[in-house]
Amino acid sequence: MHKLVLIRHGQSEWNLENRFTGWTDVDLTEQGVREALDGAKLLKEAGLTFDVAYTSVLKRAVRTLWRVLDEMDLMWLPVHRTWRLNERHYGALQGLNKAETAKKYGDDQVFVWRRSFDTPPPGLDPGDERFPGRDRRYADLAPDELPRCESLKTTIERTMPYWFETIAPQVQAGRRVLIVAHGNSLRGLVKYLDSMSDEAITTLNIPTGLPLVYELNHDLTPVRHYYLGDQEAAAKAAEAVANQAKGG
Ligand code: DG2
Repeated sequence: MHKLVLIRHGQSEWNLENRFTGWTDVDLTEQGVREALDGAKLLKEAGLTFDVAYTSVLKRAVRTLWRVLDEMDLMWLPVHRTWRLNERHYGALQGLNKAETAKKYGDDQVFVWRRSFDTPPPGLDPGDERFPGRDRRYADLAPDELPRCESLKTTIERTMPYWFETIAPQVQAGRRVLIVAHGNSLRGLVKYLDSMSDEAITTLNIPTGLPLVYELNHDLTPVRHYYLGDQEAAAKAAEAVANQAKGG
């Protein structure tokens, strides 16, 4: 049996301010750093360790991984960064406050933008300075890989090739893999691993900083999955994520 660990980065500055983040490269808050350290302690207590780690090219995920590896005395571990594990691109919503956006457009519309499977948020205008084509870290992407916005469906379409070609073979070869990524890039992977329907995934929310352990058969079908630590706290934290975009 294989074990795979997924962690959504610790609280970011824009998680704290309740703003749509997407590909905006904001850092962790002090609480986010603490969450990463607490996550690492839970991993150690569970007797888990790793052979290789994967993350995005966004600093909230990279720094969470650094803190976890430091706390676990694994700073030497091979680490691979890829834009394919980036958060879903939130298009023209990036920077807006989630609750204020819900007040303006209604809870239902914002739920569709946040959680529907295939409806994307409004896209960036072509000349928008937030367009990833203006950021040199994405210089190697083909023009049709540079998003103006992404739905969960299109996020999955760029994340899963990396899973199949790079990460899954490592897990199958017996390597203990840690992935530190984002709420929606991880929701896409979880949807695939658990064969969740397009409908079922709309209610799944992943809290920050909590290690999510998947036990997988040799063919990588899941046996079970669970958050480390206090299960009630994990459920409450997931519920809080769901409620971030209520207009009130
Ligand atoms: C959040 C997820 O991404 O937001 O882009 O705002 O995981 O990088 O903090 P993360 C964002 P929701 O889809 O939960 O609103």
